[in-house]
Formats: sequence, C-alpha cells, structure tokens
Amino acid sequence: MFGLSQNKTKGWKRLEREYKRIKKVQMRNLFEQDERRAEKYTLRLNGLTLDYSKNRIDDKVLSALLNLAKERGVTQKIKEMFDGSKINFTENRSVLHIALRNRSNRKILSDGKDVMPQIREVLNKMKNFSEAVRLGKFKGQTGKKLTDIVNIGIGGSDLGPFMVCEALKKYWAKGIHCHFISNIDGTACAEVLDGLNPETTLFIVASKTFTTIETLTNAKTCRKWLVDSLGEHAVAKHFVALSTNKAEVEKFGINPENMFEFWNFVGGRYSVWSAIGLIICIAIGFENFEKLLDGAFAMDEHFRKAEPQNNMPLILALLGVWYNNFFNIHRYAVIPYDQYLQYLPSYLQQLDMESNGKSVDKNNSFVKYATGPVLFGGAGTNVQHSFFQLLHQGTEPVPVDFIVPAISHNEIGNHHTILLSNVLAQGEALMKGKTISEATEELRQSGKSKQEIESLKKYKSFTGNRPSNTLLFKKIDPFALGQLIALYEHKVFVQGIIWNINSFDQMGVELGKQLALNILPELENRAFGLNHDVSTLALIKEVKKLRK
Ligand code: G6Q
Repeated sequence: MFGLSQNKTKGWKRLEREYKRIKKVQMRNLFEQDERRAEKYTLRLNGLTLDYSKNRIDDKVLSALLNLAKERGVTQKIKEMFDGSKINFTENRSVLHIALRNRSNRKILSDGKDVMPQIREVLNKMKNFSEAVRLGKFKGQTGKKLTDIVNIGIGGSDLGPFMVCEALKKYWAKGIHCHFISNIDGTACAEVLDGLNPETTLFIVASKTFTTIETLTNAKTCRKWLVDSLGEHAVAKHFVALSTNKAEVEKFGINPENMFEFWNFVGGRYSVWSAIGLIICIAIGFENFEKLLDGAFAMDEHFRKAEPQNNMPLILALLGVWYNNFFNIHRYAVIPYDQYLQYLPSYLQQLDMESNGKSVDKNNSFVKYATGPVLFGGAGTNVQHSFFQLLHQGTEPVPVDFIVPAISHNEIGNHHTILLSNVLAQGEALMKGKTISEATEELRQSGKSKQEIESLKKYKSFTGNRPSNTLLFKKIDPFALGQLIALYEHKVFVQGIIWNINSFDQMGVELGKQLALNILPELENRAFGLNHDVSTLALIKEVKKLRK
C-alpha cells in the first residue's frame, strides 16, 4: 500500500488475513474464553488506565498490528519528531510542541539551534504577567483590577485554551472570568462584550500568523469598543497579543512588549502549550499550567521510551487503523463522562481531522486507502439520549473512546455513581449486545404473548460486538488533562506515520479562505460578476436582495 506504487506490504496483507479470520468472532466469546483478557489488554500510566480489551482483537491481531508499526518505522519516526527533524515537510518545519512541555534539561534542536532557552523565556514572561493580572498588579487604564479576560482567536488559537479553561473551571481564581470570541459572526462579539466593563477587561489577541480575518476583525471591533469608552491610551493596558508575527502585531497597534511569542515549529492545533495558553495561566495560575505541561511531558516520555506493546498512544493509534482500514469503519466517537470535558470532542475533532484528513502521501501520490476518520462526540450521559441509538443498533459500528474520571469535582449525592454506572454499562452493552434468544426470553419473562414476542424480538435485539476503549483516571486535574491531550496528539501522529501522510499541515483550510476573499467584494458592491459557478452567483444575488 505504501510507496510510489502503493502496493500492499506484507504487514498489510497479514492484517487482511487476520481480519478475515476474526471478523465473525464475537468479543463476548473471547471474554468467556480468557479470564485474563481485561488484564492483558490494559495499560497504566501515572494514574491513567487504558482498558482496550473491548476491541475486536486477540494476540494474533495485536502482534500483526505491532508488526505494521514496525514495518512503517514508527519508532524511528517518533525519534525524528523529538530530534527536531523537519517532519512537516510541505512547510519545511520541525514539529516541536513537545519542546513546549519539555520539563527536563534536554536540549531540543531546530535548524541546529536549541529552542529551549526561548521557550523558557516566554514561559517566564507568561508567569510574571499572569501573576500580575491575578494579583491585580497589572491594572487597567483607570487603575482597576482586570477581572474579565477575553481570548480572541480561532481554530488552534481558540479551541485549546477554550477547552482547557472549561475543563479546569474548578481551578479558576475567584473573581476572574474567561470569555472567548472566535466566530466572525458579530453575535460572538456582541454576546461577550454585552455586560463587560471596559475598565476591567483584558483582551488577548491570539493569532499565530496575525493575518486571520476572523480574529483581526473581532480584535478591531473589541479595540473600538474599548477606545470609545477609555480612549486610545487604554490599548496598552487592555490588549496583549500572542503571535509569531511581530510586524503585524505592531501594525495592529499592540506594543511588542505586550506580545508573547511562539514559533513556526508550533502548529496551531498543537499550540495550547505555548503562549496561546496565556488565558489558562491567568485563569488557573501558572503553577497549575505547569502541571498541565508536566502531564503532557509524562506522556511524551512514555511515548518516546515505552516498548511498542506497552505504548499507550501507539496502541490507540493501531486500534484506530484496524477499524479504519480493515473493518472499513471510517468514524469514531469520543465520549467524556464529565461535564467539564464537554468541549474535548470538538478539540479532538480539530486535532484529528485537520491533521489526518489528507489524501496525498509523502511520496506525492494520491493514497488508495482511507486516512483520517470522522470524529464526533459529546458529554455522557447526555449523548446516550441522542445519538447512542445509532451506536447500539445502527447498521455500522462506531468505535468509542469513553473518558472517565472516577471522582467528580462536584460530588453531589449519588450523581457521579449514577454517571459511572452509565458509562460502564454502555461499554458492556456495546460489547455484549443482546441476542434474539435473549430478547425473546426477556419478553417472555415480562409476560408478553407469543405473538407480541414474535413481532418485537428483533427490535429488542442488539448485535453487540461493538468496540470501545475506556480511559479511566481519578479526577480531571491539570496533570491528568495534560496527559490525556498529549495521548491523543501522539495517537494522531502515529496514524499519520502508518498512512504515510503529513499530519502537520492544513492546506485544506486555505481554499475556502481564498474564495471568501473573492466573494466579499461582491457582497459589499465593490466588484461584480467575478468568476463563480451559477449556483454561487445566484446565491450571491439572493443574499444581497435579502440584505437590502
Ligand atoms: C491549526 C490551524 C488553524 C489555525 C487557525 C488560526 O492547526 O492552523 O486552526 O490555528 O486558522 O490561525 P492563526 O492563529 O494564525 O490566527
């Protein structure tokens, strides 16, 4: 399958044979045959447990999957990332989000230069600034404490800080409130600004390139809102920037002293560990932000050093490949059973789908196999009452990752034990299902007539044999969250290696941006009859009519 000819490799063919062998095997039988199955297919790391026993695998499958990883040179590729090789080859860049959370004294090189000193310098600046804001030492223009922090950014400059701030809400400093403006839709701005006091508001403009139209437009609107009330001078006290682009930051009117730098070796969707995390530092304190980095670093070290069969991100990645390429299931769901993690699926959606939604391989050929799957999800138990019907009885299985903190930050009555019983039951139900004879027996016991049983038994049956992973840990805290995010980052990376694609560019985002720039002048009556298809032309006309 790989290389210019895209011929199937030996390892790939071996997995195809394994698939033919195992496709009819029921997981419930595998559990019956092997009492040690759960223990055998469980990995543990710093309080994080991955139970992957409810997958359609056995030792032979696992060994064939690990063989594929070996064949694809995964270990070497991991080393290349950590060594700063330019693995983002379409943009000629190193991929060094791992350096942002390197908590050791190890040097990490990009272009032969150790990147650690500059990373530590920015971290220090983030520490000082966030502490000054939290303590009320860095004040607004009129001398008041800054209590409302607004992050203006989109995509990678929004989803990470937003998800982490929400996940760690219990750690927010008293009296500090975080807000996020992302969408170009004026509603996003209006809803956040409504009710805020300019004197106590700090805006963080987060943009790696500082050219993103949504972010700059939102930032300009917020700037005007502030200046209208406090005057031009106030900008220095109420605006900071997070960016790689000093020139554009200055052009926008933010003093470079108020800029927190990061670098091109940090991809947008991997940037939560960089200056992009400033709002997190202000909300939860720098010490807690460091714990987030510690968690990610612990996962990095594990990923770098653990043997393949014990390597959590690697195993998760291989299971994903198993379903995607051999069972032809091109989707999966991530379901956190914790309200604070409700935005994790959206965050992971970008991480996975922007990284591996690619169809040209590293040899410049179109791939002939499936790459990144569709990821979706939502918080349990809510989603049990919406799309779980399809997960249980739809025509195609959807592998699920259940994310489960054993303790809630809000242990009220028995809420959390009910929640836990639900998540454990879902995994069990998906795996076991309910045979027609079991459904028949259940209906009989409930007193249904023969005729009723006949007409209902199929509707009441479940095929089961539907895979899930369970990621269990004590409580959602900064360290646990750091570990979890890094786990998925590395999983996505390994899958990119297997599929021979570049997980670190995002050319697909560009086309829509280009075309929007072409349509804007028409909507604003600055140009007419540009080159569009007839459907788009008709829609432009209609939109203009409605807006008259
Ligand atoms: C992420 C993408 C993308 C990016 C946004 C915002 O990996 O590159 O989501 O983060 O387009 O870009 P800026 O930070 O440059 O505004």
